[in-house]
Amino acid sequence: MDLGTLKESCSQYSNPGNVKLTYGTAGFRAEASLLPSTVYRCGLLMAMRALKTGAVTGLVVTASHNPVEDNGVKLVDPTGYMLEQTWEAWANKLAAADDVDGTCTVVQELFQVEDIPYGSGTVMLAHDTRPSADGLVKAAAAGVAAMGSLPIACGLLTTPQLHWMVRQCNAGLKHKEKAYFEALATGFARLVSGHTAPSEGLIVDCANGVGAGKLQVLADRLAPGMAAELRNTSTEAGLNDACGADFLQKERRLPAGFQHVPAGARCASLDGDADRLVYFRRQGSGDEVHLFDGDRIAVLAALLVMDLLKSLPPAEQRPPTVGIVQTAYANGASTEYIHENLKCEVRVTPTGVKHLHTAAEEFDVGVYFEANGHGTVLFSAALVQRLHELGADSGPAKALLALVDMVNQAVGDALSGVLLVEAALRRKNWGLPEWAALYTDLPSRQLKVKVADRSVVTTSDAETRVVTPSCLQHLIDSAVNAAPSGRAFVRPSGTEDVVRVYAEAATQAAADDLARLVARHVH
Ligand code: NG1
Ligand code: ZN
Repeated sequence: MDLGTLKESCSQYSNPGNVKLTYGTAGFRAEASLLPSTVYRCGLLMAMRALKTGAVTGLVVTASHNPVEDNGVKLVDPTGYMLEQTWEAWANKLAAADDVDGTCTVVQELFQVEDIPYGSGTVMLAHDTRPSADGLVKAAAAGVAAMGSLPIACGLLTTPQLHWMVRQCNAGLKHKEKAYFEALATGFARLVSGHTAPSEGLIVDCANGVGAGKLQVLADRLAPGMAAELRNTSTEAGLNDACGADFLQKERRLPAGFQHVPAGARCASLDGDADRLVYFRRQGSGDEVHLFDGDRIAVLAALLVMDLLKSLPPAEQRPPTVGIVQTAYANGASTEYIHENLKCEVRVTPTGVKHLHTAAEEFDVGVYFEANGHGTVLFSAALVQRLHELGADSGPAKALLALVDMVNQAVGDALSGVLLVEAALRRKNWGLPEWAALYTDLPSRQLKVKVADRSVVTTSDAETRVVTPSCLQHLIDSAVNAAPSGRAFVRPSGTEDVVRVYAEAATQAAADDLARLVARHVH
């Protein structure tokens, strides 16, 4: 690193000063015009992370399901996972530096404290379809280059694609986009071989985001084995506008462009950067939908994996462990179904896949999904090795190995998720009715409350209890006790300037009332 070059480059990306951005649930997010200096500094940071680890890192410019005027940055560690959590503090320190000298001081401190070797690293950069992407990718590349490292522009990709590429690249495996499609498509073909395709195709709401073009490539590769009709595929307008997985999950009504879809048809929805997936079907004659959320996808994935594991020859040592990781937002009915019927372990972590992912790694098969549809299935190295040993002689081992290839092992991926759901349903010869019949969701309601300072709300016990303000938990407890089968919690959002309220109860009216009452206590 050359300090003179860094100073010169830094001066092009000065901090707007009056805004203080912090690394939230999944990186930095804000109105796009506020972001250049933060994204530039994330370029510096990921170059240093590459030097520290001696491996390639990544950076995606995206604001996921948020409105088109927003943008953000998601940071990819060499494993393909999200940035190592101990480095989030460095990200915050860099983002908060006032000026050129302040930024250079943090950089020097980071080199010293983390004992980073000087040299040149590589950072892979990608972006979604937002109009602000170009300028922000340039800022990130300038940050990487200012450290004497190499930015590689990978162009328009879904967030999970870049995570996958970084992971593969550092494992010395094929990592181009072509290899990604190849892995997903061949995994799917192996998994469903010999199983009849459903007579009706899948209809997918692509949120007018980057997932549209990418899913089309995958569907073309799989045709005629998987029929998919894509809607909301514009890359010019309408990103996440009345459509997409977040809209479906929060609003529980038909997305734009689905008004004439036949009742009961199998539909799915991605979010703006294609790392979330929910399924749904139209219910009745209005715009009401029946949602198949992340919890239900997790249950289906666990059923598929457990069926296959049961058919393996008995393990010589201990049988493989299977666990499902959820957050407090998981519908109580799903948790009960997992305990009572799947009889596998359930862990609850704070919101944000970085927490779920870490917990899922403790099992041979760790299934993690947030209720909003962000999640994946992780397989331990020991299990994968055993599957390879069994491979040639065992149909179930071959199917599990196909799953390992098809399911993104780096991060939740809506494209690989579509294939996972489609394959699981097909292997069971199920449609949506059979999947829906596993359990009935408890009615729930999510609200957000604008407050002057969301950081005054702090929580414990995986965000299920309020610590401060001190009287708030008592008020929530009283409200919950008065509601039939009530459960409620509040937490500050890590991506928006709001406090989120979640409530569940025996009836929709009771869940709505409980959420409203708790929201009033937050105000
Ligand atoms: P916040 O804003 O911290 O609640 C939201 C989602 C997270 C996660 C992140 C990242 C909910 C309740 N929260 O976080 O699960 O997906 O966005 O995109 O859905
Ligand atoms: Zn997303």
